[in-house]
Amino acid sequence: MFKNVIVKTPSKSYLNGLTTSDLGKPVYSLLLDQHEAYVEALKSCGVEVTHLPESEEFPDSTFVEDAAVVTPEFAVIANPGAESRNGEKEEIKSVLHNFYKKFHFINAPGTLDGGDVLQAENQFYIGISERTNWDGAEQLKAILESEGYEATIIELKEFFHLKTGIAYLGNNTVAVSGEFVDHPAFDKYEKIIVPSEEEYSANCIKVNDYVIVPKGFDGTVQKLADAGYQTIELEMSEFQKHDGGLSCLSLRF
Ligand code: CIR
Repeated sequence: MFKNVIVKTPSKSYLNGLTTSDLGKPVYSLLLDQHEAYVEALKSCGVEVTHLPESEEFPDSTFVEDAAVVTPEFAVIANPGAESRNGEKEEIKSVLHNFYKKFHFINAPGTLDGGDVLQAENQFYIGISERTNWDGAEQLKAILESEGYEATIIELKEFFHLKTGIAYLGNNTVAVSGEFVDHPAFDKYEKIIVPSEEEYSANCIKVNDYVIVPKGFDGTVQKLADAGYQTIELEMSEFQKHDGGLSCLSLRF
């Protein structure tokens, strides 16, 4: 069960943030509405929300997940791979001091984005991406193993971040899409297969008794319902325009 989440209001500078998509310019008022609905959905899952104010100097900082990796016992302060985002880790570190005594750090030349890290019980998966390099991934693997966890490094072929294409849903089950559907690393799990036309919804989050899913992906919602999950659907269009998904918008622990 998660007790806490950290979220951060998107700033106006978000409109000038990083993106690889061609879905158009985000609309700030819609972005704020969607973020507010996200926070309300988390509250309805029974978690305590720590809500950070916006930072104009960090356009992408609403995607708090990338600045840290959190576990029940300790926090790892990441070293985000995009230069314009690297400084986001300072605020996240100071906020996490309210919750954790034990910290580890990813250090240069290692880079790591939290979006490249998936926890499935005692097992972590770490993606090598445009943002996370081998050095960063190996540092995290060593940290996790020193703490009694297992960690597997996976080289991404197409996905932006590891969690762009996979979510752990408890009960030995993952939602998977694209290059992960047949990836041998995930063979041991029950799979909810998200077809390519619904790929964006593979980035869903299980928060206590609910799976939060982006709105507009009826096939995924149906498969989750068939597998016995209760779902909450949220409009995510303005975050999708900047490569962001549901997991990116919070740290959950
Ligand atoms: C970025 O390029 O860093 C942001 N526009 C999107 C980050 C999404 N984060 C995530 O998938 N964990």
